[in-house]
Amino acid sequence: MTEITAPKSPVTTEEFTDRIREQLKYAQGVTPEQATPADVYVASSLVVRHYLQDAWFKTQQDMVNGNTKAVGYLSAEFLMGKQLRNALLNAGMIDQFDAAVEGLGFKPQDVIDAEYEPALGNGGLGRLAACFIDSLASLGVPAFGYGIQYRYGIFKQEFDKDGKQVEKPEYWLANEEPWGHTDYNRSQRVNFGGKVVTKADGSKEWQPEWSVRAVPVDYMVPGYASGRVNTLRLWTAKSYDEFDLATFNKSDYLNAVKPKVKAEDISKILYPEDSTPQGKALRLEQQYFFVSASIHDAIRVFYPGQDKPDLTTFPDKITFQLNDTHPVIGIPELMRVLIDEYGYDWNTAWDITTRTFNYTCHTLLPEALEVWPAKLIGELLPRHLEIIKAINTNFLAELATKTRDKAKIDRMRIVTEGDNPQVRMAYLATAGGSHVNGVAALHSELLKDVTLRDFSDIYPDKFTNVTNGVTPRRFIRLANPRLSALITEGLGTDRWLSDLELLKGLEPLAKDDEFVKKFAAVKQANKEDFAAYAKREYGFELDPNTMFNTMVKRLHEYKRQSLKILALIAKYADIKSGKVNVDDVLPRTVIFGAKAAPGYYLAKMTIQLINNVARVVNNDPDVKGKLNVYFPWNYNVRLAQHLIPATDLDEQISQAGKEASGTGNMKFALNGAMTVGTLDGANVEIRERVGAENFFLFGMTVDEVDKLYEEGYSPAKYYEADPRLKAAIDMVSDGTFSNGDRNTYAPLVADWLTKDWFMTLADFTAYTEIQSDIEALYRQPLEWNRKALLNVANSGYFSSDRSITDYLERIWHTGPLA
Ligand code: CR6
Repeated sequence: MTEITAPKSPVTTEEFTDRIREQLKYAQGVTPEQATPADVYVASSLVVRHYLQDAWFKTQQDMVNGNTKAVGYLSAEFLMGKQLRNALLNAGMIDQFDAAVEGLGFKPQDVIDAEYEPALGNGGLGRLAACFIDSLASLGVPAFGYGIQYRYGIFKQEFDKDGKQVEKPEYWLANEEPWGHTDYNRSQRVNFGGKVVTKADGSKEWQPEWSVRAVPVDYMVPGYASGRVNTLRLWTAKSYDEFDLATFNKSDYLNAVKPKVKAEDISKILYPEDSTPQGKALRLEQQYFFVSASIHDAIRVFYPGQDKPDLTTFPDKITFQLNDTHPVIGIPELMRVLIDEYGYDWNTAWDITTRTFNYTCHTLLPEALEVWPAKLIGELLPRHLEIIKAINTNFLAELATKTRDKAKIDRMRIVTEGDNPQVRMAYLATAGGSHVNGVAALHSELLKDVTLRDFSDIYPDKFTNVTNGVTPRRFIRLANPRLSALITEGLGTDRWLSDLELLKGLEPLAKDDEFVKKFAAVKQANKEDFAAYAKREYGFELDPNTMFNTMVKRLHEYKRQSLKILALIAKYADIKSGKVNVDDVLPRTVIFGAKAAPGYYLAKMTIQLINNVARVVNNDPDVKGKLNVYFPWNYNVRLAQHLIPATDLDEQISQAGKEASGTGNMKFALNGAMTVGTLDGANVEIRERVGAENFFLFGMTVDEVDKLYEEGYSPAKYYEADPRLKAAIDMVSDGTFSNGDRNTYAPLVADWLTKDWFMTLADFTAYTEIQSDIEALYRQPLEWNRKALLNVANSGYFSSDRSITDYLERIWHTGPLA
């Protein structure tokens, strides 16, 4: 008997059908006969919202009236992916939806596909935020996600005829968007610019120069089987001055609407940089915009109708998690609100503030920690600059009571000295919050020992780790229904969807050949599905009888897509030169997915190289059926959901000590892919859990990397030492992948040979050597699948439910609503 704990549908198929008809008629204004899949998508979404509405109200009421502290997850990015199917799953209405839609003469998949995915994030950090709010709701913890409703999400990636990345605007709101509810009555004023004046009583008054109206757009965040629905509140910028009447009277219509355009620019576009800061004024405007609106919103929500609320209780009402440094301006903002708007003294305000905020750091690259010029902050937020300077002064005084090491105190300044002082946002966050965490065990150690070493020396108790996780609802149940059914069959329950450690119960089944064969059949069917999808969407011809070897993530030098492509070229060169007999080659389909930041020259050149390697290799009869390379453009959540379940081998090959965690690595392991990877980020913990014998480890460790840097790294040495590496790089130089032009990749080659900042060349030999282990195992399908199954069985730890439970215990000190 299989135990079913999935939520029960609140609605029958007939009711669902009637409701869709009703929405089509009254909201869309079409008959079912006239309706397109997009109409049915909008109608169905409104129906789902209808059935979630009571739970949404109740969750909000219980939150405000009860005494369970809420979580405010402040994040500049929420990479949500499509909403409809996720909401249907969490609310238990998938079957009713499928049947209703079919009854109306539509294919459920067409309706699902009609949704335009909101891509309001760059990569891992934004997707993590989306997984976290899913888990918070599923665990029944009252929470708000607070962010920005950008009008343009991450750019749409295309490739031109030369294989170069082209960025196209992604205007995701071009079509009707049924999930966001714009609540004009709950807007907040956000001020900018101007000056600070000291009043007669000595208090300060900020006299801003301009302001924008932050209007919340609310999204339901339904928990899985929890009966709870939280809120994702994304702010959009509206102008107060619809137009300037004076200008208008002079009949200069276009100039009259200029202020409106400027104000509304604030929430116009997501910055497309990933793991690198963008020192642009507009970016700081965005950060302050959403954080200021969110803080005022929380006060409004938790102290309804109160003019003089007792804000000393604020940290008991809500705890704000700062997702990276992007929302850190919230610390001086809360200080300002408490002191200037509510009249608290500095010490009380500081006590409230430090108890309210916590900070998650998501990087190890020192250059990725945001630093704002004090001058810029002063121009945009003059009062905040004063407060930041005062925080800095107090902080330095406090440090002086804790250490005599003057140099150390100096290194820890929040505001640097000199002609052009800078504000270090990570330091401000560390000083102004209760806890600082890294996102994987290794990362948190390195944060303490390297990046924030001085801080951890003096405030060791502030530092903790919370290893990232991913939601099993979207990334197993929705992405991989076949595997989900098999897991439920194997465990005799579907409870694993809310308690992922139960996957451990699959471990004994790895000894059962029949079960392993079923597992292998799931993977094979997923590969066939993906081949069909890739054909339909991209026109690719993938052979599902080859190994599917995937590398999907942002394009970054530290992630080392170069290592993968060089190894592939080396293989190609081996076959071309006859060093390897083509009949002995294990057939492989290599699939890349990656966006590069538009201004990131070497990353974009790497994309061009991969596309051209694909062009040459896929058209070369000498390697036909053996080596294929595909690069589906515009990697996004939707593509991830199709590709991950179909992957045999996943690449996590960053230079040790550079990938803070990674979350793709977790999604692949949970979907039964094997990983080839370095000891970096969460790879370390994945390997520990799935077993060293079930993970393809290669490459230098953090210590070895450090040592090599110290000794002086010279990449050319490696080029000379490994003839296969030399052959591969020479092939890039000699025009093989650029129609004979030897200059096309010259900058990339020069970088490899003279700089190679992330030591791709030093790890090349180890990486190519591990390939024979990989191929030997793949030639024994039963053994491969046994190990892949053990990866699934032992990856339950990487549920975002577990991450959230860790945050609740170690940092937030709150829990589910009573
Ligand atoms: N780029 C890390 O690089 C981590 C995510 C989520 C990143 C990545 O290793 O898994 O955050 N960091 O914690 C930043 O964005 C700064 C990322 O997504």
